[in-house]
Amino acid sequence: MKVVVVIPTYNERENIRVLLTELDKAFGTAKKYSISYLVVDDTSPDGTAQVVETFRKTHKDVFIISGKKEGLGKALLRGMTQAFEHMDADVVLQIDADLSHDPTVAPRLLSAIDNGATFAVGSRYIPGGAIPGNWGLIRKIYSIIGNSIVRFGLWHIDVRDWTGGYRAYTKKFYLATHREMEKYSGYVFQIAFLHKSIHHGAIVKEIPFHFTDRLYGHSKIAPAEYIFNIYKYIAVSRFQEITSWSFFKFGVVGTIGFIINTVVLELMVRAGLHPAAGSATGAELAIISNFLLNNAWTFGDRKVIGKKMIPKFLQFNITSLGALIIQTVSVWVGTVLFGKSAYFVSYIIGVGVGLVWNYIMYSRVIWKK
Ligand SMILES: Nc1nc2c(ncn2[C@@H]2O[C@H](COP(=O)(O)OP(=O)(O)OP(=O)(O)O)[C@@H](O)[C@H]2O)c(=O)[nH]1
Ligand SMILES: [Mg+2]
Repeated sequence: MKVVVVIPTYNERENIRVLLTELDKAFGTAKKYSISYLVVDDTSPDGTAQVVETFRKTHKDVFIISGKKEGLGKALLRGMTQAFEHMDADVVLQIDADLSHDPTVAPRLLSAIDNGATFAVGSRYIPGGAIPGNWGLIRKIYSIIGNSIVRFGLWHIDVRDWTGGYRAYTKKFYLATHREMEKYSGYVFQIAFLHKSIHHGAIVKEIPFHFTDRLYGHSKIAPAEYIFNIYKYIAVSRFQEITSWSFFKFGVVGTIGFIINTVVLELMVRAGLHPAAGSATGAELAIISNFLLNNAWTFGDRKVIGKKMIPKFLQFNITSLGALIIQTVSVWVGTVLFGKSAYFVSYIIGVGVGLVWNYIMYSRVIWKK
């Protein structure tokens, strides 16, 4: 396994030599991989490149590329391109230069890849990992909430640390995403790359580590711009998902279900049965139709067949109940707040939220990839 350690730097003169030395020490026992280092510097005015050039004289496995400053995302992409296309890397291990990422954890990221993961993530938010204890409460909350917004906003709750930059991944994800990744020049690159890699089938393994504050130099992050880009990324990718072809199919199937529900209700009422019995029968028949059609068509690429259909169908009933609860609560809250006449508007809102609920449940739980 050929590994290139990609280190983006902008004004990291005090840190880069220490980091390279520490990494070398950490990999001392992991010689089963072929490892080289690639510093991606953006012509740092503090002379980071000169420090690296001096270091290179005694360390033949250290390389450096320089470019103009276009943001962290661009630098990372340049690093990946160099590593995967010109240095024959199978795996890139990416690490910040500011010593925030404990170098002794790096071999563990590589072991994760060796053991079958395709995307190893250094994680502050799983047991064993941590954000600095000396951070004030507000900063801690900020960090945890920011990360949770991504985690829940993208609805990939199984991955805990989205915003860090300590990772190792295989070439596959670079090949699959590098063209689209060009548009993420800043820090949001980290989130987008992990997200797109998951969509391309990444097997994610999180490895805990203790994040520490940088000792030297300054943070380059611009919080307001970063937060704006995070929200934008979440909104755009969710919108794309919702307007996707499978969402259209889901809508057609739902409409058929709605017609079945209504027709059965009408027929049973006309036959002299109680409307509650008609409504319940109609709803269950609609659920059966929705299940069969979504299984065969909307999520046909992940179809369940044979005996497995029974537990799936039960699960499907339970999640459908979720939409029913959302709808009922919406109507109830609407009428309590705005009076009985508001029932129809709150019903429509409830149906809308229920639809999103169902789609998320179907695509992420029932017909999970
Ligand atoms: N080449 C390059 N590297 C960058 C750029 N911006 C940041 N970096 C590097 O990316 C890494 C992370 O940047 P930091 O400024 O430490 O950002 P952070 O770690 O998210 O923020 P802190 O928690 O304050 O340290 C560091 O190694 C930086 O030197 C850039 O525009 N170009
Ligand atoms: Mg940092």
